[in-house]
Amino acid sequence: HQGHFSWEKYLKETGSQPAPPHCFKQSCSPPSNDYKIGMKLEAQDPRNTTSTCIASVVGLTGARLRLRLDGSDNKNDFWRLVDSSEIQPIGTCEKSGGMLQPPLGFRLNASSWPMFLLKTLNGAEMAPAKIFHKEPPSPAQNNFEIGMKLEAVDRKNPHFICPATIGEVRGSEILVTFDGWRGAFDYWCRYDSRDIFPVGWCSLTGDNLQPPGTKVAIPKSPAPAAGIASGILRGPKTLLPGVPGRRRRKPGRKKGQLPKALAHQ
Ligand code: MLY
Repeated sequence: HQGHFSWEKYLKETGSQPAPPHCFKQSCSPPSNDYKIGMKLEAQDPRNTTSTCIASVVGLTGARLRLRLDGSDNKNDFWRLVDSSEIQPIGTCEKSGGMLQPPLGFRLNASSWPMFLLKTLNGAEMAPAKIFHKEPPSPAQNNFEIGMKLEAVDRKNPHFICPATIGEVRGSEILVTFDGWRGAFDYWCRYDSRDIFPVGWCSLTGDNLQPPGTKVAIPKSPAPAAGIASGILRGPKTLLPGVPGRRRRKPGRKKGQLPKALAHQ
């Protein structure tokens, strides 16, 4: 479910614009997800990207797969779009003359890898080639602008996709800032990252879009003062420039509750 979050309302309330779909690498019509739990495929080991490993689908959400490398533990699951170039049908590696590798942190002795691989693939349900999708091309250039809204994977909690805002643009990089999280989850990535999506992506794919956080973003530049006297009256502490400190709550406003004017920042 969408947690009752409405982009339409939110864009109006925040007076903001969504990043146009042509800014993103993601295909405008999301690819279908025809995978099933338990299917096996080949995937690049995210912790050792020169290795091609066997992975099992352990979860599905929207156009994404939750993958676990066979022979690895359950603490290193990762998510891939169904049209990722980092996944392919079983047999692809061998066809191109490569060898399947044990994952980083293979839980058995390295010498038992060949037998492990044999047993893993024996009778396995392999994801059929027809359910893989070609990765879309990247846009020719970075078309993002500061302030544009988007949906983005929280890289610290990659099962979450959240409302976000472009915070900065530098060459082919963008700063993805998470609405209502005070910068704690922000990251820089390329404009053609597979972790960012146009507004409306989750509702098209059926993925869950988290609501914005409830923590107020610390403004970059201090709000224009109501008058020099206000600073003096509040005491010398408030005159210190740019120290991100805790703000005092107004009496009557509960802990964790935002002042009305900031509730949607
Ligand atoms: N347990 C974590 C979850 C935070 C998720 C933030 N994302 C959605 C931007 C926490 O509360 O810190």
